[in-house]
Amino acid sequence: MVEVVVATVLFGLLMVVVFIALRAGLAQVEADSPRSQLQAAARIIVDEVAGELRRAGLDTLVPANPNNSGSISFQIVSGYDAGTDTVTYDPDVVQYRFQADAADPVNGVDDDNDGVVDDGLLVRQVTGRLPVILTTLVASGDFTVTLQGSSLEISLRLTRALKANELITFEYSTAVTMRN
Ligand SMILES: [Ca+2]
Ligand SMILES: [Ca+2]
Repeated sequence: MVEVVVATVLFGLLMVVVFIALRAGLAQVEADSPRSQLQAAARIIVDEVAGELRRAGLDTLVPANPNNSGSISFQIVSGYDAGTDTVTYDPDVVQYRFQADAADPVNGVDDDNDGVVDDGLLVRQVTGRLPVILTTLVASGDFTVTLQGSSLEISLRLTRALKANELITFEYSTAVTMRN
C-alpha cells in the first residue's frame, strides 16, 4: 500500500516536471518566433522543391536552362523503357513559380504599403489542378532557379514586415544534382 502511494506521488511529480519542461519548450519557440518561423519555413519549402526536382527529368525543364528564373516547370521521371532505351515521364507537369500579389504588382513600388516591395506568393501547380500557395512572404526576384551543368540551385528569400520599417528576412539555398 505504501509502495502504491509512493509510486503515485512520484508519478505525479514526474508529470509536473514533464509539464514544466513542455511549457519551457513552447515558451522558447514563441520567444524565437517570428524569425525562427521564417527560417524554418524557408528551409522546409526549399527542401520540398529540391526533393521534387531531384526526381525530375532534366530534359523536361522549362525553361530548359533556368538562370535566376522565377518559375520552373518539369515532369517527374516515372521509369525507363529498355525496349526503346528511353526514360519515361509522369504526364503531369509540375510548376513552381513566383506570383505577384494582385495588390502589389511588380513595379518597384510597395503598392499595398505592407513594408515589402513587390511581394507575392510562391505557388506549386500541377497542370489542370488548382495552385497551392507555399508562402506569401516572397518578393519578386526572391525565388530563383539556376542550372549550372547538371546542378540546379534553388534559392528562396522570405521577408516579413514586423511593423513599419522593421523587416526580417532569411535566405536559404540548396543545390540538386540532376541525373536524367
Ligand atoms: Ca507590398
Ligand atoms: Ca509593387
